[in-house]
Amino acid sequence: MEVNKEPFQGTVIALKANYIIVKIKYNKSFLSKKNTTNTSQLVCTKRNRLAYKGYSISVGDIVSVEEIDWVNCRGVIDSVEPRKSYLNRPSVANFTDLFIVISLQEPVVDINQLSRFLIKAEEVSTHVYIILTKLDLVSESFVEEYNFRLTSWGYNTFPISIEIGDGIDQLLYKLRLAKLSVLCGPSGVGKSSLINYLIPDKSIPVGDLSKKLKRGKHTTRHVELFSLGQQSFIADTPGFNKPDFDIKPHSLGRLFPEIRCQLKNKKCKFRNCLHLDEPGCIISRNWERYDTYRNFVEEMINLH
Ligand SMILES: Nc1nc2c(ncn2[C@@H]2O[C@H](COP(=O)(O)OP(=O)(O)OP(=O)(O)O)[C@@H](O)[C@H]2O)c(=O)[nH]1
Ligand SMILES: [Mg+2]
Ligand SMILES: [Zn+2]
Repeated sequence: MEVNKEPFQGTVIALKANYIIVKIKYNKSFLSKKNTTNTSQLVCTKRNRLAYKGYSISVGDIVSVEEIDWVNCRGVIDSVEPRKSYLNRPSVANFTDLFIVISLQEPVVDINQLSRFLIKAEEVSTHVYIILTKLDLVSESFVEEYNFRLTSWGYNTFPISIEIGDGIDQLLYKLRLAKLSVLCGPSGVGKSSLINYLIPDKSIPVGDLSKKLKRGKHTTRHVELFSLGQQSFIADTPGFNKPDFDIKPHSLGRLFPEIRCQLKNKKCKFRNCLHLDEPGCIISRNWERYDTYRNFVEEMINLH
């Protein structure tokens, strides 16, 4: 048995009950091992001292793996790199882009729910996009209406259908530019189906909608990364229907592109303006999500 002493870097792609699946980085050191192994995926445990330090390893973490047994594809995680980004629910580290996935039909778009997902995403990333799925189930004008609405909020959207293959090329182009894209959104919108479509040799379980409620059945249970070419990962995540957040009321404004845009060249009179009814507030009330913003501020005031 050849056990490798030198460390190799890799990315955690999944967490199982007692072990951690790591994909080793494709670099010179790895290529030198190519004749010993035909996989870059290792089943790992972690050093006890990582557990003592309270390190909880997350999918997306960059780790150093030692004592690699290339024949049996095993290794031991020795250290974890500091995270460049982190989303707590679903738990993913080091993502570069967040894609909120919602379906135009089955389940129907819930605008308030979408805004909640966006707020959570805006809190941790400056690269937030919206994927609108199942466009084959609605009329062209319906797709245009939604596209127009969400663009006016300040978001780039990707309307797609895996049934008829529409919009996939543009989305794939974008995904390949990102190091780690996360798909998050409600259950049943087609996150896992999209990954199956993009990576044909994968067959991630997908679920029908519940007949009565026309909602997803929470088919995906764990976060998992999949490789899109050699440079990019895409994360499938479990859908959930009510994203919760706990944000200081004064911080909410910067999480709405509509407010950020208005504050680019002008300032409100008071630095801590909540843009509700304060004197000297320069934020217009004439945009679609102003009431959503107001409701979120009130929700956060009640929470604190
Ligand atoms: N008509 C149509 N149905 C789709 C499309 N994409 C996905 N679906 C269907 O949507 C249902 C739910 O798909 P999943 O991929 O399991 O949804 P998910 O977002 O992964 O759901 P969770 O894992 O529960 O979070 C399945 O029945 C898919 O066949 C699409 O583009 N058009
Ligand atoms: Mg799924
Ligand atoms: Zn203001």
